[in-house]
Amino acid sequence: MKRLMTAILFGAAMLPTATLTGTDFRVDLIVDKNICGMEFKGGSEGLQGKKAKWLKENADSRLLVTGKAGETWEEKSFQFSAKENCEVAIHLLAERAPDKSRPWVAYDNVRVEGATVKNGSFENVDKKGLAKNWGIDGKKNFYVVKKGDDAADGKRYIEVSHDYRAVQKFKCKKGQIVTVTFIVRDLKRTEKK
Ligand SMILES: [Ca+2]
Repeated sequence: MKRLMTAILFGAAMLPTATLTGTDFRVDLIVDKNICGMEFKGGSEGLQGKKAKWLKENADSRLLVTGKAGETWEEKSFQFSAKENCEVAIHLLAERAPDKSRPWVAYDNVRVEGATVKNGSFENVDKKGLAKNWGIDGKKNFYVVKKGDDAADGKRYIEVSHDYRAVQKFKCKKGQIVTVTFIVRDLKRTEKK
């Protein structure tokens, strides 16, 4: 029995973390804490929306929406509302794995009802090869625009990770329910911690 248990434990230890837990995509919504807060209003099965607890009394100025990214493209959606008229920054990224490694996920066809997001299918690119209307988080970590027949919509999509995010700002009206819909998949590629 002891030998059997050892074999089982050893086998489990050999599996990559991603196989055990899957990869979580993550969408952050960020507003100016001095102006606004937000409320998560629910989403697709398995999605979770949380406030940024570490911001304490300003926890509702940042929503973190997470869910599992599958091996093939899957559509997900969620709703939120802003408590005041304000500008929201949407960040497309992937959650860090429990072992702190950073997996990559792909997004395509981001649509927003109740507000306006531009170039959500990432088809329009600038001279640098980045998607028009989508900025980066910080100064040097560029997400990747991929071109190919494996896009979920059109010919292009983006690849992002925890530290390589795509960011766009849009305006929200007080109390308006905003629905964010997108297509996402796990890239089965991870940076070490
Ligand atoms: Ca596309």
